Amino acid sequence: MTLTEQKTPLVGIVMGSDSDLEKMAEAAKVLEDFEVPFEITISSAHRSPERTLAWTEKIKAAGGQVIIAGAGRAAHLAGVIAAHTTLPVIGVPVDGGPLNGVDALYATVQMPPGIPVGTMAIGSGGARNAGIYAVQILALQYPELEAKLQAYKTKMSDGVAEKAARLQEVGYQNY
Ligand code: RP5
Repeated sequence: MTLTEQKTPLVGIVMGSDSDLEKMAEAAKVLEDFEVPFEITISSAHRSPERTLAWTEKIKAAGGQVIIAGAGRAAHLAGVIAAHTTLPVIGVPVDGGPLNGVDALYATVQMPPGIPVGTMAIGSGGARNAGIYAVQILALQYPELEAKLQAYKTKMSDGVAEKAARLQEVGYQNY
């Protein structure tokens, strides 16, 4: 099946609270740009543990292949989901709260041996990378994503060259 024929979510994005949405929307934006079907929801490892388990099972049953989980503070969401599924789980430590996401980083990255969570950087940059990483995993199965990933890298590289050229425009010499 090609990606365009795919009518069910390949990626599930979940976050612990609506206060995480501003950051986690970066992951959703990447998936939209790459035209990867995804589902996004809110569920908490602590406040709604049953809902979290039910959603984890539902995403896999619907054909989901990657889960992105973002949470802040004592962020156990990605780890709890990883405990309940064999799907790859990408964790995003969300900043917010008094420790600015360092608490969430440690909680997400320090998983016990046997239950991995692929942990991204703190905050919106990590959420964006989570989206790209999910696309890279899916590109192993959907070759059309490979070309889009190459185009994405080329665009980024061109952007760096443009920034460097602008240094000359404001008077810096390049010998
Ligand atoms: C975490 O606690 C959530 O992921 C969120 O980052 C944080 C605070 O949640 P709210 O009090 O804003 O709902 O579980």
